[in-house]
Amino acid sequence: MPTLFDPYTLGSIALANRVVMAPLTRNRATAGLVPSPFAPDYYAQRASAGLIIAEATQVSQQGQGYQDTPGIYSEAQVEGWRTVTERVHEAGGRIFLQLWHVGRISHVDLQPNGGSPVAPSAIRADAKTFVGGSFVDTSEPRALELDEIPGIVEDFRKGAANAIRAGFDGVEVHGANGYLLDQFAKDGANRRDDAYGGSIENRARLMLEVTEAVVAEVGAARTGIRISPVTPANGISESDPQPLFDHIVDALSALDLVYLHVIEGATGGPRDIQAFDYASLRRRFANTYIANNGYTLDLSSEALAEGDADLIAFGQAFIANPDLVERLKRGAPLNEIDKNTLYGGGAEGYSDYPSLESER
Ligand code: 8OZ
Repeated sequence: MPTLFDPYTLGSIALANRVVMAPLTRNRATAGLVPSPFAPDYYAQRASAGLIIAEATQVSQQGQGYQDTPGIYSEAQVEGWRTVTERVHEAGGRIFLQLWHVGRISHVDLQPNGGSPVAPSAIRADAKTFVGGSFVDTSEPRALELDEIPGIVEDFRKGAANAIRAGFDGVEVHGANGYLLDQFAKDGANRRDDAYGGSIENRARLMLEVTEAVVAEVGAARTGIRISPVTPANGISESDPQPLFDHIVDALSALDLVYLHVIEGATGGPRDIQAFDYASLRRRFANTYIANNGYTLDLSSEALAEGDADLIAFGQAFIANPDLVERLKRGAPLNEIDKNTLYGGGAEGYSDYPSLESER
């Protein structure tokens, strides 16, 4: 029976173990929304994870929803990310980039020319964002015009191409947590009456078109996706998630994506917030299943042993524990997170958490 510490082959990429570092938003990008000068240290310190999925990274200015999150649409951003991927690879790690468009979870202060954030429909999210150093309500969005949608797909395609140029081993489409692709998929945010609204097939269309474009650009062996069927994150809701996500996952499997990364339950919250048959997704998806949300060592071992998942993604624990893999292996105590340094700032609370070795 496989354990967390056994190697794994993801498509054609050899992973040292089955521990994945989940994408974590840290709001430390510098001028031009280039990764922070401390980002190479931070990621390289965590390179003992089997796979790192780097933080959500917007594919366009329109796709940004919080201050100081990095992008992957300018040359300076590509160069900045290259310093990260080089350091991670030198340390023996593997790293994907998460490609992000926030849709309505944004604020006019971040949008091109102070415009409205874009969404499937003009329905404001009951959610906050972080802008100008404080938490504020998200702005009233406008519905995307049908003829703007190819541009969104193109931004993801370019983001994927840029990520590979920056040295990433692959990319993860952010289809989760109430951001643009999840907004289109779910009926709480999508009231469109065109080819992108109404039926399950129509609501799933943008997520699938984006994923297909990314696959066409970088190959299915380097493309994963993250979904969150029942999360209430960012004010998102769906009246009937099971058939919607069964359909989405059937289509993703047909694209031969290398992995399906599923947030089970409420993002960063209870796993059992709503009944949902994750095993149905597992069965429908032919390739690697990454399970996420609230996994302890025991729960992980059980999921791997039962064959419910191939890899387990840990989020919060990686913030304060750069050597999480070693700590889990030894049953060593975990460092606590300092909540005051989660978002924004410099090296403090970011690249200065101790490993077992540096503590000695
Ligand atoms: C925390 C703060 C801001 C954004 C997500 C990208 O939930 C995020 C995010 C998390 O997917």
